[in-house]
Amino acid sequence: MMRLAAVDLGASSGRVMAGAVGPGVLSVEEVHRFPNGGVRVAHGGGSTLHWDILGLYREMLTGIQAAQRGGELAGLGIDSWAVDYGLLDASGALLGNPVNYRDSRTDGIAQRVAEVVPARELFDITGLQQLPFNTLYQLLAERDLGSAETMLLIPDLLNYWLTGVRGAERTNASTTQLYDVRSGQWATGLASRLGIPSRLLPPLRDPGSVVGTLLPDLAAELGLPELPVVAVGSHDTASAVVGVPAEPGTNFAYISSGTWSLVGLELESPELGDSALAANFTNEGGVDGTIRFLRNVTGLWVLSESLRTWEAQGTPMSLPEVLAQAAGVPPLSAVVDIDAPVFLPPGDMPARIRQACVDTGQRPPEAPGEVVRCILDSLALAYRRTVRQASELTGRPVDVVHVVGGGVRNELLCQLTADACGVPVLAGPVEAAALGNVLVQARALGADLPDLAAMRALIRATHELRRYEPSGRESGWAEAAARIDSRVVA
Ligand code: LFR
Repeated sequence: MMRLAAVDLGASSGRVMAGAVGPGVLSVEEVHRFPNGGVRVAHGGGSTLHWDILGLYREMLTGIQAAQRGGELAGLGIDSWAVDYGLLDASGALLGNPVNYRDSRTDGIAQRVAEVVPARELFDITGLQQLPFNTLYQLLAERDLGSAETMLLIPDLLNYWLTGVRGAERTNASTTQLYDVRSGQWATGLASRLGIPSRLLPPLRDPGSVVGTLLPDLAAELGLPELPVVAVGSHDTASAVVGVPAEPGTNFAYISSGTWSLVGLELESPELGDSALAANFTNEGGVDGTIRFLRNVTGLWVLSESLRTWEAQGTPMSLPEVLAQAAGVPPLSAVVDIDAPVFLPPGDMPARIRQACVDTGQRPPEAPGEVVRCILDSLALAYRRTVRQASELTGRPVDVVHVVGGGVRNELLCQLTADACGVPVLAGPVEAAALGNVLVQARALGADLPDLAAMRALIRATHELRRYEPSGRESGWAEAAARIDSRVVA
């Protein structure tokens, strides 16, 4: 049996898990968890939302040490949210603190890019959905790229600090909008047309390759062996989709449910048609050459920001409390388009939700339980729309929706998802990203897990899933959809 450390960094928390993989064995146990989030820093009349990258690095090291104390590690791997990066100078030193993708510095940049590279062409090269924070737009929002030598995405930056080796793991590189989805290489022509120096783009590496070993000085300082560091599916969603325990041959959609809900299908090749572009679907690179054809649906972020708002206003509510209240609110009383740009930046979500309800002629939710019910109904409605669109755009039926990630714990949301999508939901595992992370590491280090099917079979054999049947009240969802979206697929 192999013991492996999986570092999984989300936008609101990070964790280090100790994983065990062997014949018929697969488990992950959390050994260290720490908060993450934006840090707003003022400068010259404005402010920027950053990440505390050094704090994350320190917590990660603490977690790796804790994992090693529980038994000899064979390796470690890091996954995190996508698109964000650090810039290094020629000596390899970090230039400035990485910026959080929810910062407003990219406002208006996508429109400027479209004047140089039309959206159709950009999609044709990169296959990516338009999100204001794609790495491409962030790089164009930088004040000065002159002294930057290399751009490293967050897991690649942490890997560099561990091993001294620079590179870009493909699943995460595919979220930059600077990666050619067909050739699997950097889109250097695109970069140069937009004035982004291609020296910034480091050598690409495949998920499942070994990055290097822990730097001897660092290992000695931490009391760790010189462990191999494996490039896993370093985009957390790539690792989470490895962890979707679908049976071979089933027509499944997945929802990777956390701060974001990533809703879509696993494909063998990108879907780059006009309809996919119009529906703003993305083709992100997955492990073993798969494509994640999905849309980002604003996820539990709106709920966690609401809890933060109530706390700041002096009326704190616990999650179990608001969920219990939400369960008692009549279904579909009010719904909003949860994907509207207004829900992207941090702030007073209950107020924004009320405003969106007023704007669409609905009675706004008042009590926290009503607000939370509106959020959950609206999320389920967005899942319904996205699953249907994914199916229509690819011509593939969807017979079951797999929900993985933290949202698995939200039973009300899982039931609403089954109701809204009109197909059964299979919920679990919660720790899909960490499982995907350790499975890819285990294979890289010699475990007999030849393909995704073998990895998923091992998850099914070792983890319990919960099944939610749709309740069959179809019409309520179609009517609610019509309230907020005239383009809805009925
Ligand atoms: C989920 C995720 C999404 C990505 C968003 C921003 O954690 O990685 O896949 O679009 O965060 O990076």
